[in-house]
Amino acid sequence: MKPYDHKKIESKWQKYWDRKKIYQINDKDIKDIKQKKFYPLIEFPYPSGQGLHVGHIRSNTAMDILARKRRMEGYKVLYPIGWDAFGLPTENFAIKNKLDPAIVTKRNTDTFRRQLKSLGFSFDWSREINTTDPKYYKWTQWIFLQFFKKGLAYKKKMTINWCPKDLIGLANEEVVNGCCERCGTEVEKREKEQWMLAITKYADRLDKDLDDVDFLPKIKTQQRNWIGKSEGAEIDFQIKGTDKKIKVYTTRPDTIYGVSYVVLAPENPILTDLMAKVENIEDVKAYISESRKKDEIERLSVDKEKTGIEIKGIKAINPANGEAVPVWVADYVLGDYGTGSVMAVPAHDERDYLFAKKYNLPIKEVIIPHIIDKRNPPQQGKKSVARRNVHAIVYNPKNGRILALKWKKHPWTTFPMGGVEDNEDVISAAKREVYEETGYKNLVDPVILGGQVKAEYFAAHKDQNRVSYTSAVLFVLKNEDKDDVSIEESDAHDVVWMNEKDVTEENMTHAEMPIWLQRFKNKNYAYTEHGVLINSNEFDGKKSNEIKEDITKFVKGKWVNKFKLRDWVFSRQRYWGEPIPVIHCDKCGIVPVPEKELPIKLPKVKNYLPTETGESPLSAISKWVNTKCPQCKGKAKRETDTMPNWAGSSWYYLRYIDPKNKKILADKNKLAFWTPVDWYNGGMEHTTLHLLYSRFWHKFLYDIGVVPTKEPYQKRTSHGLILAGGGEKMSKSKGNVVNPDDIVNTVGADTLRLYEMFMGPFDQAISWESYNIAGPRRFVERVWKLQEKISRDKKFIDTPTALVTINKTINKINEDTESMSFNTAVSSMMIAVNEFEKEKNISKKVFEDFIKVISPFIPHITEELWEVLGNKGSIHTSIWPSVDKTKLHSDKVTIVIQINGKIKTTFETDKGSNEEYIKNIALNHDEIKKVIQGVSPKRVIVVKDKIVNIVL
Ligand code: ANZ
Ligand code: ZN
Repeated sequence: MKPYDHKKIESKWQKYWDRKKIYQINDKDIKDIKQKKFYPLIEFPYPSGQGLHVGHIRSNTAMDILARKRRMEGYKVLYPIGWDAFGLPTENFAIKNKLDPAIVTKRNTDTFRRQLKSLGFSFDWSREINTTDPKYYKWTQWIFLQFFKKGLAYKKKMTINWCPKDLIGLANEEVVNGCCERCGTEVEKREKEQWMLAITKYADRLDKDLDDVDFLPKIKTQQRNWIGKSEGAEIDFQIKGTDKKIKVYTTRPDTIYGVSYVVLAPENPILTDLMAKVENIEDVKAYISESRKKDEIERLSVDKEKTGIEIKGIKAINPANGEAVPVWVADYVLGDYGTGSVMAVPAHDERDYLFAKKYNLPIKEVIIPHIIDKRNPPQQGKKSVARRNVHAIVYNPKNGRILALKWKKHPWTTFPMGGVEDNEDVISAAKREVYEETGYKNLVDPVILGGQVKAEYFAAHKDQNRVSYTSAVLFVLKNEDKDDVSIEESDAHDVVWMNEKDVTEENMTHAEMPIWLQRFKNKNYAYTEHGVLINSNEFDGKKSNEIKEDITKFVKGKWVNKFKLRDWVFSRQRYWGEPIPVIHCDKCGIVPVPEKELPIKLPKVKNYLPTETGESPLSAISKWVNTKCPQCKGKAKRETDTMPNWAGSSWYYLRYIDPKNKKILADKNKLAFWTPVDWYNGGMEHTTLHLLYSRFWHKFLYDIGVVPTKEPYQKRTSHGLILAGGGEKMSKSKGNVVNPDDIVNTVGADTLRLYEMFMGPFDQAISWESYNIAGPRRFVERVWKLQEKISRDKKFIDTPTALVTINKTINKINEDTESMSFNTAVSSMMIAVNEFEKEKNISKKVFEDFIKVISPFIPHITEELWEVLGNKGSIHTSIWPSVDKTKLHSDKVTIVIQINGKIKTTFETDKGSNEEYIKNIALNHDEIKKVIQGVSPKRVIVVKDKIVNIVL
């Protein structure tokens, strides 16, 4: 056995694979469209100046394992690689070092390519693509033109997020906590004409079609939340004395009888129409311009104090009851969501509640919770009586206790309570009950604990069923002065003071207790859940969640869907991106570049600096900018905005299928064979950006007949990040970046790959710990050594243990790679090596099966061993071993050891163990050795699965 030399072995086989092109897919080989295929995909890297990150290796190895396994299972496998190479870091580096970004990109991709090759990934390098290659971005531009022709790419004046450091406009998704996602600088607002892509036109399909794909649940949830589908009603509120209407969007039309005012967003265009009637124009205008300065998060936050102004001189008519309500402008309503106006229901919406409290607007309750008391349920056949009730919760600040009644004839503990008389408000009713039942008379600071609660229970003391509508009022006891109570009251209950912690659902008899406690704890008094309607005319008593569509019909509203998703800001005022292929002509307007003139290449420039004015550096190159209008042939100018770096990555997986096609972005038949991508692994951070964008592009390409499937990716999974030791993010500035080149050099690519798969659960973030690499390295060496165990005897039969081990290992690796539990797959390999090391010999077949199933993880050493065993061709094109299901478990038998026919001892072993193996164990058994003391036996007789008799 030669010593294990990772350097020699790894470079030898990398060269061999390249030369033999074993991972290359030949289109000519695909004759049958129904042939089994597998298209695994990793997110193609951005070739940054820092080189390959150990994080890339984690996800690349995972998909490499799947790709290799599928090849051996007989699939045609396309595992491609390329470069997502437009983008700011390269541009900024180029500016700083006065270099052409194309040259910087070339340099970086050369490094990445070398590094990826050194890890032995089974990419089909013949299909390498680069988004900055004009032959590639020709098709990115072509897709843009199709969007433009269908009206889905349009220009719009936008308030954009502007990073004053990077001098670039940012999409909402690129702003994190008000700062630029890339450089952390605080983002400003700027008005700018921008190219937009109408992703909102696809919102419904992007949401719905998630049902048909196999994405991790957390990925679907994040996309769904981001798309933000909402179902509700559009309802018109007529403006009194005019024929104008305010259209509101509400998810809760069931609360319409509780509307106390209507709110317009400051951006709502109807304001201009109304101005003539407004009495306080100046104040309203001042408010509007002030609110423009705030951002969305600030405006929508429940915690931020709400502001607004009433529009004096106009009223809106509630279509449900004809009531005229005031109209306000407030910036907690957004201009670009729903209809930009809201019917405000303070009793049932948190923000409306805070607003109404602040500005003293009425709060009218129309939905209340409905409880059937489980402890005292209504009884059949008893009379049912409806009552308006109040519970008084009296707090004594002197000792922190709460006033309660212990009932004498019933096992009840309650607050002072009773009915609310007509003409009585709940606070006076509560005070009166406390006085009558306990004699305490000095109660202050009343707070009504939210709205009423409807409860049904059996009132044993009156022998009747009750339907009660109860409010609770909190009081503070000012002092303990009290009067005597009546005989009836003192006969009925004892007055007690309870510790606050004992005032629980269990101890108190009221069915309403859970609701009181929850409201008390949260201090929010708007009831935002569903329940039954009150104060709603003919809808009283109906369940709120069942009546929404009926009420909508009743007020002639329309049931609609709304989405949180916004159109995608698709232009950047920078150099290093795809030029947007349109021409501006004074006469003809925006004219698309004729398709045959594509690509519109980036011109070479002396100065890549972005401009302070926010114009692209391209605008300074007059030779490039000035052109002819394709329509009227008059003087015209090129668009100088470029595309964002999400453009090239929105369709790259299609180009891999046919990377050199000059006529079309990819051939139809090839697309029919390869799409959709079968398994796409990537980062969670791309869920709402790249993953959603590319689904949108794909659906559009489907609609115009370019691709044959509705979805680009059948399956999507995600990996956890690799952090630096101690759990910090790896970054150049912290100096904690691990360089994969060093590790490949010292311990080899196989060890590095194995370490990354073994370091922890694949979907979880994990810290890099260099000292942990020793374990995987030792494992690789032990696999190497295992070749010495192979029996030379052609007739050698493996022990049952060895057979169980190999079958169990194949089975476990099958299961664990499919579920991406790579770390436990590696554990099972380690267990197998342990077991094999205990064997005296193993067969060539068992060893081969073993190196086959570990070859996707450690492809170089297994390839070398394959050759050592005398095989022709590559292990990676051999056939994946199948599992013998009958050998997954070993039955145990107890074998008796006799000496000269006398029982000496027993041992356990696998049923069916072969004779040699049994003899061996028996003769080496401690107790037997003691007896025979080195004398070699005359004969050893084995009765299979039963006895070993040693004849001395
Ligand atoms: C009345 C109402 C009563 C509402 C109630 C809620 C509770 P989602 O689920 O997010 O779609 N709304 C509508 N348009 C808005 C806008 N442009 N800016 C801010 N808020 C807006 O929420 C829809 C609800 O948010 C709508 O239902 C509306 O308030 C508010 F008890 O209408 B609701
Ligand atoms: Zn023209």
